[in-house]
Amino acid sequence: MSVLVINGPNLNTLGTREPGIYGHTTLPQIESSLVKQGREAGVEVQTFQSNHEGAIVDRIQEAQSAGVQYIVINAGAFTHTSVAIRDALVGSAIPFIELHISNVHAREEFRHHSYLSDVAVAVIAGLGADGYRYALDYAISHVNPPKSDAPYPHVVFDLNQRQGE
Ligand code: CA2
Repeated sequence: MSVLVINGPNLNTLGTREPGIYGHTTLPQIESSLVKQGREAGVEVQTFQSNHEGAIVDRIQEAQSAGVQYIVINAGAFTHTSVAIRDALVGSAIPFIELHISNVHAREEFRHHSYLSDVAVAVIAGLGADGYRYALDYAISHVNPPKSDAPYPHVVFDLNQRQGE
């Protein structure tokens, strides 16, 4: 079971500038705590950051072929501009949560529109770096273990053990 966390342009500089808006936590700190959160729940968390729109589109397409089950995405400024990222997310059919560290609706008008919100499962904005933890918590509780052909896999496991006795 895997969840992909994508961060868009400039988010690699988190924690170094504008702490009043984006806080002091760095992206590597956020990513490593998400990986740990996933590990504790038995879910693989993959992380990806890029300043390039096409690279984000490529990563979403790759995620679909690799069977990623949920995406958490902070597309940064591409949120407000990118039909390409929207199309990639819709095309992948992977459910996703749109995330923003700041409350975009309390900021400049141009940040109020998102190309992602109406196709997202949910939008989290304004909770700072904690938003990632909440988004991942939700994603983890909505990823499904792979289906098995066996109707009662645990029983089959027990029987196999007995055969080996
Ligand atoms: O609040 C968010 O998470 C945003 O997605 C962040 C984007 C912004 O364009 C969106 O409107 C809202 C910008 C990320 C810029 O990252 C910085 C990190 C450190 C210092 C300055 C900018």
